[in-house]
Amino acid sequence: MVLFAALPAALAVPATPAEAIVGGVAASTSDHPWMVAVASRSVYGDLRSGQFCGGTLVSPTKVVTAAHCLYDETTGQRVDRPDLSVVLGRTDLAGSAGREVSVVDTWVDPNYELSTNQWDVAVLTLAEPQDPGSVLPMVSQGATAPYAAGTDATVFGWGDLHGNGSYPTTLHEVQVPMVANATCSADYHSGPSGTFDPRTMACAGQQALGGRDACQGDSGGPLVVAGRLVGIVSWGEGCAEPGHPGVYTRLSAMVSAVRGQL
Ligand code: 4AZ
Repeated sequence: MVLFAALPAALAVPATPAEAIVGGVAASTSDHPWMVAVASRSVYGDLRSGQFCGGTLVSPTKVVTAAHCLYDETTGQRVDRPDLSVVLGRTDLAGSAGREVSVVDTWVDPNYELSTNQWDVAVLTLAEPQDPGSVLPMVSQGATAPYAAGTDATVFGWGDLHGNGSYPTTLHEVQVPMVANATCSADYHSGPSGTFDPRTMACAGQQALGGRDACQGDSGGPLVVAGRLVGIVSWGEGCAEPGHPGVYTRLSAMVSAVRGQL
């Protein structure tokens, strides 16, 4: 989620609005210490601390992210990145603030399916415990209220501007209203990107207008309602397009399994 005007000039390449993430603002990990970058310097390079997904600190040693962040979507195979790590307290990934902590274990929901995007949740175990005051509480199992259409949600990430590899180095956030299941089912009814499954997914975005969304590189990051983690950036058709809201993992459907990993 990127505010176009807030980008460094070198990255401010003109883009078609439908492809750009717009409507966001700069955010800081000081205000949101649970916001982490999931990273591998050996695979993704040092420029942005190796970031390739987002994640959320939900206990001193555990980070929730998307299962698909641990897969190669072209081969469908699990990827083992030997230097998988989590970056905490680093708003600007070009800098060296905060800490990089190794991931020593990974858990993927046993129901996760790459082909359907269902049950898109994973838990990373950190090598060293972090400040308990930095964790974000999770939604309750079976909760429905946070997903009611029109509810204000906020999504955070270091993701792509245009879907063409123009990544900012600094964290952004954007407010997106929750979208009704019926609307999202109609928007993603056996389309090219996937089918919306209301049991395991939830949608958010300005459904008719577009203009606010998560995008590539934001995957795995948090969707927050009233100070709780309720969703995980999962998939969508393009970014910020009218009629194609962002699709998130519905954490309330699987949070008991996640808690079992903490
Ligand atoms: C992705 O590929 C992705 N517009 C993330 C979020 C959205 C689309 C794609 C939602 O990581």
